[in-house]
This record gives sequence, structure tokens and C-alpha cells, in this order.
Amino acid sequence: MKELLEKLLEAVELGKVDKKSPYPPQLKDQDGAYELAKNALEQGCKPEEILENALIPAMENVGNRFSRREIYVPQMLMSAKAMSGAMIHLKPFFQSGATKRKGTFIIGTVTGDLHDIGKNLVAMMVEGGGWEVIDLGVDVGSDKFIRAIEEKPDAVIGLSALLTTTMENMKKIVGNIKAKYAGSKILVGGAPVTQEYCIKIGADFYSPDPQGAVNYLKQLVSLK
Ligand code: B1M
Repeated sequence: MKELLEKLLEAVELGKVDKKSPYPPQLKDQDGAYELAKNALEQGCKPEEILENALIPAMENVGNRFSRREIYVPQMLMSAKAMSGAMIHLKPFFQSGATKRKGTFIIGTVTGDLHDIGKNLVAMMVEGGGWEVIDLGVDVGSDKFIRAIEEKPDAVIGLSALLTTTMENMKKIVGNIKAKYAGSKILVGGAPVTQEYCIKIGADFYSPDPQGAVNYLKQLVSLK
């Protein structure tokens, strides 16, 4: 089983989605994350073991390599796609409640902003970190965030903004969420956002990249 999970970890890290996927060339015609996760379950491995011992460490390696600029957006997207291939088999266990997630993360790109590539990467990496992710999409205002928090009051919130004009809307959204849910934790990110801006608008954490977001969530779980 250890060998199978190591192969799955490698498949996700290198972005091998399934057997027919031509990428990466060195794994041509070999099983991808889709087949390896299915095999692991069929051989009796628990979904949480697959997540903890293969998918999460693989996505953590990917996130760290991306932060160190050793790999780029396309490689990260392939890894996220491979992880999704494995998750096809694991999701039913999480959805039925048979296997627990670490928590819920609600993410959206703020009002007026339609950029979603970075936000999607953060969502995929957080999901790879073992969290349930509720992705509200783009152009998301306070009301939509608050409605989602009402359904999941313990969720951590993530706001993304790519425009210097729309990052101003982050301030309003953080203020409105905190006015209703003072104890909520809000993480902000996106190209124009900085640590100083995060402090100025009263958000709880700033991350320049997806792995920083994953690490912050991990830290919150360890404090519980
Ligand atoms: Co837009 N755009 N765009 N655009 N666009 C930028 C952002 C811009 C810098 C281009 C430029 O002028 N050089 C500029 C902003 C200038 C500014 O505000 N200072 C700009 C502009 C002006 C515009 C329009 C206004 C153009 C126009 O219509 N006149 C318009 C606005 C539309 C709107 O939102 N209302 C617009 C439209 C578009 C497209 C629709 C064409 C398209 C978006 C497609 C899509 O997202 N589905 C687009 C694109 C692709 C870009 C660029 C080229 C690429 C953005 C991107 O996806 N980067 C961008 C220029 C550039 O960056 N070179 C540009 C890759 C992505 C992985 O990075 O999103 O930064 P990023 O995410 C990173 C981190 O920031 C972080 O993690 C990610 C991975 O490291 N991160 C988080 C992001 N969110 C996070 C959240 C977190 C934590 C980390 O926690 C919650």
C-alpha cells in the first residue's frame, strides 16, 4: 500500500491526471492519479489515509515549489487537475459525512472583479489541503459572502482582488462581514494586495500565494 500511495503522490506532484493523459512525458502510458486513487480504495485504503499520505503532501510540495518559483502556473494547474482526478473517487466519502474534512473555506473574487485564475488556484490548493471549499465565483459582494457564512458559521473566508480599483471593495466586504461575524477569520490575497493593506482593512491574514493560504488554515486548525 505504501508503494501505491507513493506513486499517487508522485502522479499528483507531476500532474499525471490519468493513464491516457500525455503529460508529463516521462509517465506516458502509466497509471495517473485517477487510477491510482481508485486502486488504493479498492485495496482497502481509507479515504483519509489517501488524502493525508498522498494528496495533501503532494499539493504541499507543489505549493512550496511554486512559492520558490521552481514551477509555474501551468504545472500547478496540472497538479490540481490530477488531484481532482483522485478526488472523483474520494468525494462521495466526504459528501456523505463518512470522512471528515478539516473545515470549510469560502472563497470569492470581490465585487466588480472578474479575474478568477488566482482565486481558482487558491481554491484548488486549499481543497488539496483537506478542506471543503465553497467557491462563490467572481464579482462577489458582502451579501453573498454573508449568506454563505450564515450556512457555515465556522468557515474561514478568502477574498481575492486583482485590480487596484476593486481591492477597495475588499475593505467594505471585510467591514460588513466583521460587523455581523466579529469572530470570523478573513484571508486576503491577489496581485495588488499587500500585508500593509491587509492590516489597514482589518483582515486577519495576507498571503501572496496559495501555499501561504494553506499554511494559514493549517495553523488555525492546530490552534483549535
Ligand atoms: Co485583467 N488586469 N483586466 N484580465 N489581467 C490585470 C490584473 C492587469 C495587471 C493587466 C495590466 O494592465 N498590466 C490590470 C490591472 C491593473 C491594476 O488594477 N493595477 C488589468 C485590467 C486593467 C483589466 C481590465 C480593467 C481591462 C479592461 O477591460 N480595460 C479588465 C477588468 C475586468 C474586471 O475584472 N472587471 C480585465 C479583464 C481581464 C480578462 C477578463 C481579460 C482576464 C481575466 C480572465 C480570468 O481571470 N478568468 C484578465 C487577465 C488574464 C489579466 C492578467 C493578464 C493575468 C491575471 C492572472 O490570472 N494572473 C493580469 C496581468 C498580469 O498579471 N500579468 C491582468 C495569474 C494568476 C495565477 O495570478 O491572479 O495574481 P494572480 O493570483 C496569484 C496571487 O495573486 C495569489 O495566488 C495566485 C497564485 O500565486 N492570490 C491569492 C490570488 N488571489 C488570492 C487569494 C488569497 C491568497 C492568494 O487568499 C484568499
